[in-house]
Amino acid sequence: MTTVREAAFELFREHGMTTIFGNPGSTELPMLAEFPDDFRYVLGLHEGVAVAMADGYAQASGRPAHVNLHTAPGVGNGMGAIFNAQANHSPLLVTAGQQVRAQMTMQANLTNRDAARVVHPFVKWSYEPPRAADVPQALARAIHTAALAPKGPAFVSLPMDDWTAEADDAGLSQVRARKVEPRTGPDPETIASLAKRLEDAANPVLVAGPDIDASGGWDDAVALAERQRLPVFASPAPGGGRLGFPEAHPLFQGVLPPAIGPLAETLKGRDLILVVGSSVFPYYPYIPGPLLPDGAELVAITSDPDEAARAPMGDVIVSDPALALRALVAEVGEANRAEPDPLPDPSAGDETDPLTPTMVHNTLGRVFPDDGIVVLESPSSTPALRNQLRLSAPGSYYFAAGGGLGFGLPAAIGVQLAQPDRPVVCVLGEGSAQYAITGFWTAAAYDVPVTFLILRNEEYAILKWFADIEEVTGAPGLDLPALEVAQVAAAYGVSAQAVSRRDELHSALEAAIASEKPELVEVPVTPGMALF
Ligand SMILES: Cc1ncc(C[n+]2csc(CCOP(=O)(O)OP(=O)(O)O)c2C)c(N)n1
Repeated sequence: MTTVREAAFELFREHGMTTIFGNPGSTELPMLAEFPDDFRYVLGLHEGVAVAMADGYAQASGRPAHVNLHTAPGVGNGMGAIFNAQANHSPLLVTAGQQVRAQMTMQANLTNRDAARVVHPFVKWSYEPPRAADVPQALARAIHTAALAPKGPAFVSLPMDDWTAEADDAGLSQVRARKVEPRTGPDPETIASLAKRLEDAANPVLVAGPDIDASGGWDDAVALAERQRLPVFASPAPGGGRLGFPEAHPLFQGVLPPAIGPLAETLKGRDLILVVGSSVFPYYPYIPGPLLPDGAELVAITSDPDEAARAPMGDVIVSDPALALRALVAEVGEANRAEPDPLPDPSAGDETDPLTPTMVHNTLGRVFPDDGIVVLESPSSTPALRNQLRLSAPGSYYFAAGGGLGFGLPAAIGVQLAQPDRPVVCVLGEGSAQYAITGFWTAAAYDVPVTFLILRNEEYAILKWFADIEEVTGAPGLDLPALEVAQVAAAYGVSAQAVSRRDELHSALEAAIASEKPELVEVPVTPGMALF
């Protein structure tokens, strides 16, 4: 007889899902029993940490990742991170233990009484199998669902007595043999007519979104922009969980502002706006204005039918972004347009005491390796980091597209585990670090060599900036005096130091990036928003 546990672990093996992130409880122990040697369990001390580690791992490996949570309260703790994973289009299998079936109807302690409904809005599919024998099939369905466009989390609730039950052998062979190819290409006629629109446009522009990188379309995006001499903007930063285009490329024109009026203003004079791999658009805050500049048409390419349906303007082609870009590159001719002026070189101004966030990122840029990866959660210095680093390699940037804090620190650990040969630098505001602070323990315990750079401005700077925009005065709770992140990280086992001068920061970062252990560098910075 094959048990449900044997069948499930065989299924995970088939999908290359031999790393399981989680935080266990009594309801998960039967799943973890006799844990196979070829699997690795990565413990997060809070479920938000476990989910965000899995999110980073899934995105940076390009494959579904598994996170296992403790029945209702564990899922509850993980919800903010599941929300982010959905916005990130991150293919996650989220599982949670459940009471023994015989005690669920009486709602014995720890019963997740409506397990499938709790996570429902944040996942693509949520399910509790009707019989123990169905567990492997349900897991297989969840894995396929997570990996199909738009990628995202899928949830399965697993009663704890199911693991030793007998699996349904007939169903099993079917589960193992099935491959689902998730990519869907565009209609060739639609691409031909888009190619013609591009060629005929007087002043077209490309807006590059995060799913270009996720779908492997990086080189084709560059080829399209170069063939058609398209100026390229990055989609607005709040939804830009990844980069879609090399930001040091001469055609790159910067990141679009995230609000309706300013975005249309930035694109003034364009007659065709081609958006690839992004929603249209991840706006925030609300600054009204025309959706498009006068005379402009918009065409978007996304693999997400929901993004297509909810776009407030423009035409949409639903397709894998990389396949659509490849088809477009094959179709369009060389354009004769004048190239736009490149962005001016970043400058950081003079050294101040404390340093500006701009100077901190400029210093990071000087020591940053070509194959480095940034995981960013430093809200008030996001634009400055993008401008100073101008990251230009695929898979070099991760950011919570959902905007929920608590992603950066653990996601960096997941990214580093998935990309052990690339140096990962996790840039955090000292406020943001608190939402997943126990992640430092996992970094230390599993020796994950992330460099953590903490910007300490003693406030929620971005919320003060928002208060100005929203014309809010007198709001409490926006100051963070005396948060000692370096000391806390050290207590969790991460080697940590605080520096303040630019030369100290330079050498501390250089050493931390070269180190094969997790390291933290904390630096005080001037308060306020850093736009460049
Ligand atoms: C889970 C969650 N809670 C609250 C917020 C609201 N929020 C957005 S930015 C921010 C401040 C973050 O502080 P810090 O990391 O110090 O960055 P700074 O704004 O100073 O750059 C807060 C509280 C959020 N985005 N997510």
